[in-house]
Amino acid sequence: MTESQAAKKPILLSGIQPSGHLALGNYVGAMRNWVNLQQDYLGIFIVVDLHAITVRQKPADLRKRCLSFAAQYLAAGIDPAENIIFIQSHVPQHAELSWVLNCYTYMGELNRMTQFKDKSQRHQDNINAGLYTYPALMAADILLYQADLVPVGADQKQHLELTRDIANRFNHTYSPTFKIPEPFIPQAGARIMSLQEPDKKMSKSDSNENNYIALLDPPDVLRRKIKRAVTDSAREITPESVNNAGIGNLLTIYSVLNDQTLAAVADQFAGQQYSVLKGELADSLVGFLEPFQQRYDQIMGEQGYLSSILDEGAQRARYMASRTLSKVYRKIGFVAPGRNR
Ligand code: ATP
Ligand code: LTN
Repeated sequence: MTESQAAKKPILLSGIQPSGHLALGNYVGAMRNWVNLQQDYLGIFIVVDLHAITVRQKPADLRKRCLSFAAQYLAAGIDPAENIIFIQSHVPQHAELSWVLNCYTYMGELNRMTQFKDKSQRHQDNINAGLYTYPALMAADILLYQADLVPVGADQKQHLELTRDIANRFNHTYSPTFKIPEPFIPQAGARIMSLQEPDKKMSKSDSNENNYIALLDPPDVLRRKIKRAVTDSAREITPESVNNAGIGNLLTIYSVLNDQTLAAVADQFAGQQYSVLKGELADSLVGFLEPFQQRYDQIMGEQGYLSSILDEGAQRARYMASRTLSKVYRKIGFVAPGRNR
């Protein structure tokens, strides 16, 4: 795609933190929609490593994971010729705009963020300022590119609303500067639940790996995790099963993978034992993830190719981001560098 063709399309933007193992919840809630929507948009897909260090990461693991996540974006079906894929720390404007936006974000707003509350409970030994101001960095990610649509899971709705509030506040204080982004939260699968604790969301950094399906789990592990997924003590599926945390979650995953409605799936399995659904779900997962993993292995075997995509992505991103950032600096009243030369 030429720059002028790309410039005409609206912008789709999203990111995932390179922490833990990319999981089925991330695919169903976010990546699947990136792939489905990419035709009509210029997609900007970011591996948000600056966000990941709000929780301690081992340097060698973080380095590997950033490349692995980018390869998984491609393996999921993001077309690198038509979209921009890059690593957040390669584009310094994210950190720069986030400082500015921190000064237009109220502590009262940040205090309400449930992700901050959750994560500070999980990491009580490291409740750092970055974890707290994280939404301003996320707002910078989105606003730098004048994004139109941001496909995310339901847990990010609150951060998206804050992004819109910050953008509106800045636009009203100065003059229109930022596009106000719309969230895209899928009807089905916006909140995939943990397999062992189905009252909380599936999370790729869960300390119990039986709680999530990693996109790179081998078939025997996939089958084992599904088999052990927690359900209730009833054994048979009924139309009401969709409202049950554990079995409802499995039905939801099956419906999304097979492009069926939840009601149709509940109908299809009505009267069957839970074990039948688990068996069929495991087959669907293996059928979906095996080709994904083959594409992933191939991409990881071509490191030069992956690096060239990320380098080109970062270069295009820096150009787009620098235009927004200079506008912001000018409106605030910062002196342009080299003004008297
Ligand atoms: P971590 O456990 O490492 O904090 P996470 O699994 O919550 O991570 P994020 O990097 O925070 O993942 O989110 C990446 C994307 O995946 C976001 O759009 C988020 O809304 C979506 N997502 C995360 N978990 C789920 C889930 N269980 N169901 C649906 N979407 C999800
Ligand atoms: N905060 C998100 C990840 C994220 C993101 C973004 C999502 C960072 N920057 C920009 C969409 C757009 C999360 O924790 N899931």
